[in-house]
Amino acid sequence: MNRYSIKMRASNKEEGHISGAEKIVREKELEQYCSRLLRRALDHGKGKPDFINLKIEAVDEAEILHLPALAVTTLETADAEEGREKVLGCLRRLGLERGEEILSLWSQSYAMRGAMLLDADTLERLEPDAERGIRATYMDMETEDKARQSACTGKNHFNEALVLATKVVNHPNIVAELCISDDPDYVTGYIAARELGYVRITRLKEMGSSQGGRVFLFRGNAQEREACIQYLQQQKVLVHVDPEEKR
Ligand code: PML
Ligand code: MG
Repeated sequence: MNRYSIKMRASNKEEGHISGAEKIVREKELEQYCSRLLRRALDHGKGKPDFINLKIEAVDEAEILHLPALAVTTLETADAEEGREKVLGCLRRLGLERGEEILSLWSQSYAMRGAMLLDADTLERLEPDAERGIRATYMDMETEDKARQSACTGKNHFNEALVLATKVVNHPNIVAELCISDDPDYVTGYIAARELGYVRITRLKEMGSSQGGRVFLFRGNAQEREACIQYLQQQKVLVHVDPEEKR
């Protein structure tokens, strides 16, 4: 049985990019999810799009990698500074001692559409296109939880980030991922790693700031880097979330 990947992106002349989302669905769900994604593009708070692209591609079931979602823990923080301290602590637990430098390089990802790929040890930037970065794509959540399924008419930061982080850190050459949202009213960020799971940090930036971005920390040789980029951009992944699991 085939599935279909649906990708939506919307923009207008004033704002540029307004909204983007993706799904991997069964044929019988295709129309329903296309219309949900269209609604999401049309109702976005940033404004009305004058361009909407819906891209639909068949995906062979056999190509899909199925992964259990990372375990989630939450660290409550009072402000961005405490949040960054927590990130530094997690980096140290992973044996990464150059945390301060990693945090300062993180800000270079704020202007990028995709993520920065950073050598975890030398801190060399590894993206082939430094302006665009690496866009992890072709992934979705598989769950019986109806609330989570219908969430796709609007952005659910946590669900979408958990799917992305699960895909990204399951690559053997990715040591960790760091993320802060670029949405000015969304201050929760995270660090994810196979060893740590998905560690939510409730306040990782100040309210009102649109400075956000992602860093993928990589360890490996040039050949492994190519394979890793290919995985992040092309491998189809379904992330399984147990409906009983507490959020
Ligand atoms: C984004 O804006 O896409 C990043 C979302 C980060 C979500 C963090 C969380 O709520 O766990
Ligand atoms: Mg955003």
